[in-house]
Amino acid sequence: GRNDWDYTRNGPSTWVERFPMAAGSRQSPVNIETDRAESDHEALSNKPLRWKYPASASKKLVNPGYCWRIDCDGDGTLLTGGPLMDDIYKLEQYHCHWGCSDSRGSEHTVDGQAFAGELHLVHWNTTKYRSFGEAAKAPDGLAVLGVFLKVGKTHEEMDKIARMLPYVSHRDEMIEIDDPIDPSKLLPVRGGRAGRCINPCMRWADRIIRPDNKCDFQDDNGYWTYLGSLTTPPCNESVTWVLFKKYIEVSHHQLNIFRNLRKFPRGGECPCHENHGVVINNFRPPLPLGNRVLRECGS
Ligand code: 1SD
Ligand code: ZN
Repeated sequence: GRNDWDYTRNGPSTWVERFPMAAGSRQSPVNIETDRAESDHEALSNKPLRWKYPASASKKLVNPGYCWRIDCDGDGTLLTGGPLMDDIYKLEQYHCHWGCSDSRGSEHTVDGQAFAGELHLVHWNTTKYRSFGEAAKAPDGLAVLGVFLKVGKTHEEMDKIARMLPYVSHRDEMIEIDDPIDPSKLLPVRGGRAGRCINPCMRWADRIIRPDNKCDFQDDNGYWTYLGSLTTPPCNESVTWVLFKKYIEVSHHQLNIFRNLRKFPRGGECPCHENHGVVINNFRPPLPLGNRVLRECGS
């Protein structure tokens, strides 16, 4: 049911009571210790990670009461290569996690540092499974692309979403998308591929980042990858996570628009004791990586 879990009273530390999978050893998110990442460029960069998302894939914008989400028509979309090898995954939906302030909000952290938000593009393996639901139960069923959000300049494509959010301000509201939103424009890497290692010796921990978020070497398109779970109940351990090393910028104002979404339906009762029922801090804190392998590809 609806109120089985949330990020306040029935928050992440209580999920395990109703969702036993949340206590598993392959949970997400995790803290990415950049020093611990294994540079696996042979295996990963032989087949670069590749994607294709027509702008027409974004169908409707939904407020499920705990984030905003864009539901997609996966036909014509594609994610393959890298850790996914030859399997073809299709885009199901994308959604976002954010904080109450700009200093927190991401689910994954990098060397202990949180970002202001994290965008997730959720895909399912159409080579092996017949539906999203079936794939969500399989260890290699889902692939989520994660993009860190940092506060800076206005993001044009994200602004199309921000401008529509007032129409879905309350839980269960939904609108059809007319002005196409191109998911590939929300990614920090352009050209539809990532992880080609031109300088495979360069580790992220040793990188030189200029103030404009561009690296001083060419292959500024790397990612980290590991095997994990959905970060929301039922926390199925079915996700191959791919996190871009490069972040995107969104403005403080854009994040404030996210922070204005409501957890309760229009006309419903506002839980005024909980920040007036706005959707904030909708992130699960990091869980132990344990003996899982964190791999990296690209700079
Ligand atoms: O948080 C989302 C959740 O909203 C739902 O979309 C689920 C997929 O069914 O995925 C999780 S997450 O792991 O991508 N955060
Ligand atoms: Zn998510």
